[in-house]
Amino acid sequence: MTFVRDTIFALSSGRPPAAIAVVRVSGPQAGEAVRALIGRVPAPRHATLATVRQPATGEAIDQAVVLWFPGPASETGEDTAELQVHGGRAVIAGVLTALATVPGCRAAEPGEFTRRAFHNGRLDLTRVEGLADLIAADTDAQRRQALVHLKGFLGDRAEGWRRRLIEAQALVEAGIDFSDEGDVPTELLGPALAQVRLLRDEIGQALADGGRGERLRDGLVVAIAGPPNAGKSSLLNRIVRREAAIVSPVPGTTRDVVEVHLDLGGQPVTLLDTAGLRDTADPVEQEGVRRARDRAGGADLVLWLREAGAEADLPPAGLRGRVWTVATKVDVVNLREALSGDVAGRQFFTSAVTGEGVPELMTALQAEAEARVGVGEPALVTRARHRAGLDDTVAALDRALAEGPGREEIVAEELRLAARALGRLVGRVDVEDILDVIFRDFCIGK
Ligand SMILES: Nc1nc2c(ncn2[C@@H]2O[C@H](COP(=O)(O)OP(=O)(O)OP(=O)(O)O)[C@@H](O)[C@H]2O)c(=O)[nH]1
Ligand SMILES: [Mg+2]
Repeated sequence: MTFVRDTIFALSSGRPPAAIAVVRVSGPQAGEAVRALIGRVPAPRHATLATVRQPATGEAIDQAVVLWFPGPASETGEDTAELQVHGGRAVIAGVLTALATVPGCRAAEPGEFTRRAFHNGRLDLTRVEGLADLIAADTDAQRRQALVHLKGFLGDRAEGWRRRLIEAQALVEAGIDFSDEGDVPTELLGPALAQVRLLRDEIGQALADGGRGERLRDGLVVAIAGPPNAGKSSLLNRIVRREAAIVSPVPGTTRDVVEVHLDLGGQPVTLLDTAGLRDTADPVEQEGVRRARDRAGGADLVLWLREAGAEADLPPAGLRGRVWTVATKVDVVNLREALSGDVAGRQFFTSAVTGEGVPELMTALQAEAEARVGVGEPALVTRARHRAGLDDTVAALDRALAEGPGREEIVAEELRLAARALGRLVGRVDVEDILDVIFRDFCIGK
């Protein structure tokens, strides 16, 4: 027997063993698959207790709660079943093996459930991305941003813009059709271009957000840098309250970049511990210094550490403007006043031994993250893909606005291009090439 469309199944819950595991099935044979395993198809959207059996032998695998969601009102838009079994490895393997014996059923690819939801019009692309971000969210602020996007924050706006653009385009095209009849084209072009100007301003405003949506997705990257033995690894360990990096009295201990992720009041912050910067003959340390310079150079903020009271080493010129100076080991040298000499940025005084000054530094980091991301209205643009799509739209609108009477055909074509760019954003037109990129990041079972 052949099937128009495979029915797919996968473990949709986290890594076993666990109390409960959720196995999802989606596709035209989902009903048959459930019947094969529990002997019947349960009432739609009701939790049903059932014994799951191997179809071939009738042997019981587990007791399960089974849910049946007939399409199209299901998450994927297809007939969908959810088996909530006990989360042991053998139980899960037994259920998956049983499903594989049902004709037309096969294991799902990563992201395939969501991909079907997209193809069946249940989710536009921006919602798909919101869903991916929701699953990946580490902090509350990230979760909040992802959730509004899953609910269509950008998708609905973009769709609204696209509809208004198509209306403007229709006006211009009507003008072209009536072009034998004297003044009609100009009368239609004027209102159309007025609408386009409004749209251009609205989209331009969405783009002028300082990149805070993308920044919230990625988190604020803070590099700890400075001369060897300044206490960089000790400070990192103190902040994360565990031995994340090796500490020793030997200068040049840290070689690899040690990366930790923090949740500072809902704001995601990535902290990097780096090798002490100095000239060295040791090729391994040289590589460490190279990496340190590289990561500090790419960070949003650099904490430049120096031992309190010690001769001041200045941060490399390329980092200036993004540097806060941290005087360390204040338990040894009792120094609290402003550092003398050439000091970069804000100043902090810390001890990794007593913890002094660390809360102040953390509070400042959180405030910095909040200031850069903003805590008000969520951002419409959260990915480079969104930004590129809206940039393309604005560019086409600007070209249309530069035209005038007698150039209706050109205006109509630019408006078509702008509408296409918005269509790509939500996934309405020629998106197959970008789909793989988006769904690649999903896990199996989602
Ligand atoms: N008393 C005191 N000692 C500290 C403090 N911070 C670090 N140290 C000591 O200073 C030495 C160097 O600390 P590390 O944290 O390894 O310094 P680092 O900057 O990471 O050094 P490299 O990785 O070699 O560049 C160790 O012996 C630490 O115990 C501090 O706040 N107070
Ligand atoms: Mg170190």
